[in-house]
Amino acid sequence: MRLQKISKTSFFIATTLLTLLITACYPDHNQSTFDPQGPVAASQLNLFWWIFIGGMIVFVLVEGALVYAMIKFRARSESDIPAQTHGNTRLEIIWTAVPALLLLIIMVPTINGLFYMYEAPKLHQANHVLEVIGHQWWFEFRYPDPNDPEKEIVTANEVYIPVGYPVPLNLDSVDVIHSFWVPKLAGKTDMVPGEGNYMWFEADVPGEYYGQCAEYCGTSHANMKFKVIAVSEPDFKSWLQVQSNPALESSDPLVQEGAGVFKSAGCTGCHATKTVVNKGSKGRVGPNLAHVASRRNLAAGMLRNSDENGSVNDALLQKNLRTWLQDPNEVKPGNLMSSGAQVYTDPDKKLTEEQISQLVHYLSSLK
Ligand code: HEC
Ligand SMILES: [Cu+2]
Repeated sequence: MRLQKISKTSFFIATTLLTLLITACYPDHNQSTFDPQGPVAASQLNLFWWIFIGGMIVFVLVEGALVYAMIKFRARSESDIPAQTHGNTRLEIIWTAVPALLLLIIMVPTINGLFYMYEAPKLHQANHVLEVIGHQWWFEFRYPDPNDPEKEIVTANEVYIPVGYPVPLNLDSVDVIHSFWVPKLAGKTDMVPGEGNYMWFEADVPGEYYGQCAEYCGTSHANMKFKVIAVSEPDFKSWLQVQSNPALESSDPLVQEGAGVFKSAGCTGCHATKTVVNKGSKGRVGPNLAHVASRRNLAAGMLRNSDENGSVNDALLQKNLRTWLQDPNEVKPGNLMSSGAQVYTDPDKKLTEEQISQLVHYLSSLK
């Protein structure tokens, strides 16, 4: 009676957990690997299915044999001693050889997939190598400057790619190991400081793809997100052109005052507002803010500035900038702005409400 009760409860718990587990993989999710939108992710999902289905077949056969043996060779009464077997060379050879053979078979598509990840079939067509640099807890992106091969264009937390083109990526990090992951475009690749790593991806359809750091890197690891936006090639080119220019200067006095506060409050120590830098030069401590007002998110994916259709909503952006400047730590625990900027560490230098308003005006003019 009691035993029955326990097994009912555990059955209930097990099925609930299983349901949760299965729905977690639902393709509709923004970060589902079951909804590949590019050839790299598709090839990796394909490999997953082969291994998963193969594994299921092995599982059913082994469990079937186990259940069969348990029933067939059970003790039938108190006094019955079932047949005792000690070793069976033929069986042991079989169950060593078969898994070895299966592993050998799986090795073929796996190694193929690995080479595919490194060697894009059309890679020579790609004219933009994207540099990605991990920072605690945000992503820096750099494209070669189309106007000057010695220069690079810097942006952060949001990057555009041309749809239908392979995009080669060089990965690096300035602090600890991060991992670059856009689930719908390609599997994770580690970003190891000073080591340099390489991958590529391609988006088949235009859209907004969610990315996330996939290697634990400290307090705000879970808050280290980014977006890849795939657009047509002409749109990509015009985006890059906009990125290469500084934001338009505004004559609005509040904006001008904000620009003044931006300098006097020490923001320029960590944030650049020009995007063109020498190739390979060291980046700043904080994200480039030249076009921060054109980004769909603030603080590496923590606050959403855009409407459903992806266009930035000015009211939302201003509210988010204010929230961020009032207390970045509230938005993103452990972030290096709260611990490094004097306006947060030194109570005497704390930003006044007026200064925050001026900064918000200035930053939201950086389109
Ligand atoms: C000690 C260096 C440092 C200083 C000084 C600093 N910041 Fe930051 N800031 C950062 C870092 C690091 C981040 C990224 C935080 C994260 O996402 O983890 C950041 C993020 C931001 C963001 C969000 C950027 C984005 O791409 O979403 C804004 C806006 C910003 N800072 C504005 C300012 C302003 C205005 C000041 C001056 C009052 C300032 N910062 C001073 C380091 C600094
Ligand atoms: Cu991380």
